[in-house]
Amino acid sequence: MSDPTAASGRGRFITFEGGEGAGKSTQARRLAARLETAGRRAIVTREPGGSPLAETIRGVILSGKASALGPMGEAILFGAARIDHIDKLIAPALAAGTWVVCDRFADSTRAYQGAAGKASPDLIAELEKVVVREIKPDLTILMDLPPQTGLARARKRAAGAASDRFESEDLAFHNALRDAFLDIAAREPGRVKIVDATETEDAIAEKIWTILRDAFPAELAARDA
Ligand code: Z5A
Repeated sequence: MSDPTAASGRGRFITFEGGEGAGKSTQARRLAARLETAGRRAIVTREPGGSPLAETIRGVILSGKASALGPMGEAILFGAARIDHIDKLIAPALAAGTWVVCDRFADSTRAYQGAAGKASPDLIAELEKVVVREIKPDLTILMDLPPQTGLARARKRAAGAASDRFESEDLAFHNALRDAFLDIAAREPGRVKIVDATETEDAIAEKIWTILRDAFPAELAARDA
């Protein structure tokens, strides 16, 4: 039997963005499973990480050891991890016709290190060009919710474990992050779709599937799952 995904050429690149505990990982997994059911080959990956070298860099960043570098230094580390992730996993998968669902990508650098962290937005934009090159998301799902709700979910799941580098930032930082993501969505409404992340997991999954079908009618309309 022929492989319809391979026959239609390059896979699609879908990213999930938003604050802590918004449900990105949960929905990224659900979306990839639904794409598979609909006949599309799909993988889930994450940032920072997604390749062995990028996972090593993830450990350094989230331990807090790199925070002394300041937001631009951390942005460069996220960028280095992203280059390896793109080169080793994302670009080859897309070229092979696989759909890539990525839990965070370059919008997180714009929001965390740029807007909320106060690194120069112009420098962050220049870094993004160098790092991302032609591998831009076809669609980004922004999982939006009040930071208090997301942080409470993340803490409940951590069950007393220590906060990581960014979870330990104050509420003002997390509010600035939310505004930064909403600002990205307002500037790029064609690419970034906002989803209310306070709803139930099932309701959110349905909304995301509707967004996917609207965004990729030729690829998904006849392949509902
Ligand atoms: N970072 C950066 O600064 N710059 C960059 O360029 C990049 C990243 C790429 C990565 O940490 C950190 O790196 C991140 C940004 C920074 N900041 N922090 N911390 P991470 O990967 O460990 O954490 P995260 O990306 O923030 O993910 P998260 O905290 O795991 O949240 P999530 O993926 O959005 O949520 P989840 O794991 O799917 O769900 C969280 C909990 O809520 C879990 O118990 C679920 O069962 C529950 N959940 C999920 N959906 C719902 C609904 N709908 N209702 C109720 N409960 C729910």
